Amino acid sequence: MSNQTFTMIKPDATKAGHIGAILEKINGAGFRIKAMKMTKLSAEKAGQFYEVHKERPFYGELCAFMSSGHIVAAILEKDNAVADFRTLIGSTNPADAADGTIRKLFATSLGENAIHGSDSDENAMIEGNFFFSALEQF
Ligand code: DAT
Ligand code: MG
Repeated sequence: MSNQTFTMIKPDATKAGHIGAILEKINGAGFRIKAMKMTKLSAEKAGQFYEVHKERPFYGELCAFMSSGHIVAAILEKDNAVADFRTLIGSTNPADAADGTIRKLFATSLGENAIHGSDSDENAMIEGNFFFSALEQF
């Protein structure tokens, strides 16, 4: 069972002023913040982060969107972190997301869906270390 996941509040949600409300949901669900920063990805950095999707038709659009504004990146800690966080954020397409999930509440479309959550323990570590050095993780 994992105890760490990685998240980003995406540019659509930071622009719309939802950072505080989303962090409240994350805290309310019992996640501890191990690292956090507001930053902005270059198109190149976004491309590196989403490298696994390189061959997908939406890759260009995804990288343009993710570098279009500021994001809030964070490492979160909790028992069963990866799975519980995916439950908290809801389905990739907000139209399919369950009531009360972050994507249902704050996402506008499949492409601009408010928040990222790691899909495995391995990726949680890779993604957290992509943004934060060991000295920035508490
Ligand atoms: P998730 O973010 O739920 O893990 P994913 O890893 O399959 O979803 O895709 C990464 C992001 O890419 C997703 O949050 C939004 C975007 N995306 C996925 N499928 C898409 C599609 N069919 N059209 C446009 N954007 C898409
Ligand atoms: Mg994913």
